[in-house]
Amino acid sequence: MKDLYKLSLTAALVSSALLLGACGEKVVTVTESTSVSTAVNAEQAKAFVKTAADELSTLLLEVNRADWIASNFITEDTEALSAAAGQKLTETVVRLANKAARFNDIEVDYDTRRQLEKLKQALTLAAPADKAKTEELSGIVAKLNAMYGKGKYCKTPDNCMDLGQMSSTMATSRNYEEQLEMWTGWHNTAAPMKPIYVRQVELANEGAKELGYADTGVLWRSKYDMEPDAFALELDKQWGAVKPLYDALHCHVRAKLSEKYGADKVPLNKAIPAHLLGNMWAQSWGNIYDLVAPADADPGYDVTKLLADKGYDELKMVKGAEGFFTSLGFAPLPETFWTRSLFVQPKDRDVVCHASAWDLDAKDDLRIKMCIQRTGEEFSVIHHELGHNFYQRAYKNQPVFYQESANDGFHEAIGDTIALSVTPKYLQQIGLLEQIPDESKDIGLLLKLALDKVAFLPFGLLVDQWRWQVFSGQVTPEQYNAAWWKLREQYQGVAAPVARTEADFDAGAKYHVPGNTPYTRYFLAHILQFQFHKALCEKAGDTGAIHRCSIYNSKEAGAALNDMLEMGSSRPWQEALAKLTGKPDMDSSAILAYFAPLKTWLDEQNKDRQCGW
Ligand code: X8Z
Ligand code: ZN
Repeated sequence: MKDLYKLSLTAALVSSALLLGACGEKVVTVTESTSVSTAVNAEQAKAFVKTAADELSTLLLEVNRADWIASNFITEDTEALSAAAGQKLTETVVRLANKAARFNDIEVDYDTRRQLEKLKQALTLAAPADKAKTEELSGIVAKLNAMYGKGKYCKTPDNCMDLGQMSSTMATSRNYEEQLEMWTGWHNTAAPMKPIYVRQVELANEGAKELGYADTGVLWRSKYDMEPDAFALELDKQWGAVKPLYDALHCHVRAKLSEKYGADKVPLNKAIPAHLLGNMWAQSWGNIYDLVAPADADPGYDVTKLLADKGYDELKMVKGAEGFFTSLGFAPLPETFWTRSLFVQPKDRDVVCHASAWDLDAKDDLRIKMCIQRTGEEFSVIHHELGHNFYQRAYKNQPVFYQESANDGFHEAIGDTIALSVTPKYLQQIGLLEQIPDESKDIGLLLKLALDKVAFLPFGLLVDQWRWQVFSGQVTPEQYNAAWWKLREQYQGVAAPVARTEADFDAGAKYHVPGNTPYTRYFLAHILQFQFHKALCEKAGDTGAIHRCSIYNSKEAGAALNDMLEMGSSRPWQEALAKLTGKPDMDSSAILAYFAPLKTWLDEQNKDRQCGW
């Protein structure tokens, strides 16, 4: 999944490619890569790749089904079945990885070499060769997934709230104490995960070492068609370029929150308390738009209200998002998508509500699993999820090792790119909005979007900065929580609203940590989606302001997008990027240009303020 594709296998090797898609991770375990001295040739290497692909395809379907059920019906039994399937996959991948190593030193054609490499690099969590340890790791992966899905805050034993309910309160409450109660209630659910997570780190690192990686973090950084250290430097460079924009937004938002809650609660020279930003993790801030909106430049509409006024239920929201993709020339989703997906939270059982997109069979069995709320924010998330599904379908004719996005950031960026085209003009075209606000209101629109997209950037980076430190041992279990809050403060300028200790496990309160989904992908996606949007608007022949462009109905843009998507991961991501944008580099100038008018406005607002923390 990637968008949460959510599969977690426990083995060290599955390549993302095989896997699923967006946020689903297969954690495969690999063991040693022994080289066998039997003479082998290029022909055998090619044949091996084909046999391995067939074997994995069959197994993946089995694993995907087990994981789908485990996430849709959380019970001890489905957890055990998911763990068993994961273990089987792990063992298979390990065996294949070891066999693949026989071809390390012989000359083979480009595609054979690339697929062998994809096979060796596929894992998210590598497990050690020892069978008992593989089983233990598979069990942990399944358990953490279930624990997160079941998490609840209970005021009293018969008055409990789940994450969806608490998130709604966080989004709409303007009461300091009420938001704090939600924040603390949810974050405390993660504490029991800590010892289990500690053990998972040990096992996964052992597996990574057996594969030849210094630790699991190095393994994760090795998947970007460049040296792992160079990749880390590239991230720093991108962050450095967008940080001034983030800092300006932070400064304005803090000033407004201080006006609202008082300078004793939100001091003007310190990090912002993490529970006041309208989101459980303070990762996107669009829900507090009303508190920071420009008095004279408000666009005067709100997508949540428009959806309600026009009677959009969950199904209609998904149909609406599908309609955008079909307007670009993509075929409609298959009938089974509609019968097998989960759109509405079931009342009678626990499910993993975190949105995800699935590709069960790499043919046509696409699904999403999402407890949709009828809000504008969720309307965007639906576009995000469908981006995963349309990507999955576009690369389905690639060999299994290439059935993945160019890099994982691409998978996360596609649906978001489409959502950038959900402009007032588009909302009017589909009959949701009567009147397009005039250009004098653009600052309000840009501010609203920046609260989601720009505010997200440092969070998108820091989750894996934390995990990389944990995996490398730079941060030990005695320092987990302190290290988490140090990064939260350093990157985001947000602070824990109450004292936290090492008995807490606040990183574990974020889905992707117990879910073992790498997170840097979202940082990449937040840079890339603006590059994609710009390129697609050019293809669509839209020459107006970039934030007013919508590619709706443009078959030219759709064809250009499809050309990139159908490549899967068959070529280095830089080539895929160049195919769409003409240039092979990640480039933050697109996001900076998009928000340039807002930056000017923010600087004006901030001119007599002291910024920073
Ligand atoms: O997890 C997701 C998607 C599924 S891949 C809903 N996202 C990240 C998050 O929610 O933390 C999308 C943006 C960031
Ligand atoms: Zn996603």
